[in-house]
Amino acid sequence: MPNWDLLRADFPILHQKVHGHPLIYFDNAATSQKPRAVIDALRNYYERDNANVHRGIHELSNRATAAFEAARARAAAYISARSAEEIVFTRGTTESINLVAQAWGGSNLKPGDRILLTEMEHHSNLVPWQLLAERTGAKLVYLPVTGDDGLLDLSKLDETLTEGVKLFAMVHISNSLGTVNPVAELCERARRLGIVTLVDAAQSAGHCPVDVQQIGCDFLAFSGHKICGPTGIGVLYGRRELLEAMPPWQGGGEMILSVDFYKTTYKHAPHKFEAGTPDISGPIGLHAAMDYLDGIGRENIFKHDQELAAYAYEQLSRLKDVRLFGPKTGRAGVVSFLLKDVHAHDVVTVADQRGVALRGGHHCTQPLMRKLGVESTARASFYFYNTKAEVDRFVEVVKEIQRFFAL
Ligand code: 7TS
Repeated sequence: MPNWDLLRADFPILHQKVHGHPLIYFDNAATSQKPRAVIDALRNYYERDNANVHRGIHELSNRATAAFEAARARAAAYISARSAEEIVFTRGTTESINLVAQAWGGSNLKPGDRILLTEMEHHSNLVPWQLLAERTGAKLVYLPVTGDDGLLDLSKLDETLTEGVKLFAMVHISNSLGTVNPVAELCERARRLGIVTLVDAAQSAGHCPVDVQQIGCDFLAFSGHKICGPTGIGVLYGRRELLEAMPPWQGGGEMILSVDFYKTTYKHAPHKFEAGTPDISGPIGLHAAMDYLDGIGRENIFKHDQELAAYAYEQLSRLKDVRLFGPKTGRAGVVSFLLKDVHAHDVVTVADQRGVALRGGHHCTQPLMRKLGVESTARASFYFYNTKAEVDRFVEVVKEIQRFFAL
């Protein structure tokens, strides 16, 4: 097992006080902190190699281009894609999903076609499909969630995953519930019916091994900033045949072979999906992040996340008047909860005064919250640099909050 304390020392930001208390950063599902290796990679790039990519033939441009394309190859290896051509750089998960909805969806869906989603999707895996449905006349269908234990109701798969469905988009790990969905099984079921699949790996890509060939998905999306990388960079994996068959979604420089006044020919994927000057430092920072995470081992990270989450869940479940959401066992590093008669925002505000960073709100899963009969939850989300002692302190703070609001 890695030396977690030593790894924690790689994160300069964690060593500070907030409101007079040592920072406990439990908002990792929103964004992760960055290790020095990533910060250094960004600084080195700007101090030594900064230039535009793919167009210069001077030394700096060659170096920037080589680093940019090396990051693409690294991203392919990180998720076991067959080749770097299957990796499109985007701004993040949200943009990756919008790209598929517009470019693939726009040219493959017709009125009456169905798009299957689950009830636990983040807005970024809902709204792009709603926009597409409005545009094409396709219909949305949902695989239900069971209730507070937050599992997908697989008994409803036969009636929802049917032949009229053209695309099945699903979250791998729920940001609100911590549920780990059986994505390989779901993709396999879809594949048997010739249905295209998209996996939202925003919460999984930095937390557990993600292998697109083993999952068997057609598309997979994730964000750099949740996996120790910079903000503003994300990845869309697309199976090569699908990417090649899709039209571009944005036009501009970099994505063309030749432009005439009335007609343009495009580069092959992935370049035809990357119009304009891309984020260059982003992939370079992301490359460092992926090296860093694989140095630790994502199976080790997942084990650590799960242990902390199980421990926090267990400690919270011993308290009176706490409602916990999501699966009782097998959850990823996310624990959502509510204290009776205390608004989630009040929980988060008081916790912040004690140096504990939580998130309170609907977590961009409003339909799921409505289904669970709540407006919001408080959420603690963990990463490998968090400790059991921090969970103990967090549980103490929750008890203080209960006393504060005189429960
Ligand atoms: N999908 C899931 C499952 C997510 O958790 C998020 C962000 C996204 C997609 C969107 O990622 P983005 O990088 O494009 O914004 N989730 C959260 C969260 O739980 N709190 O803040 C952002």
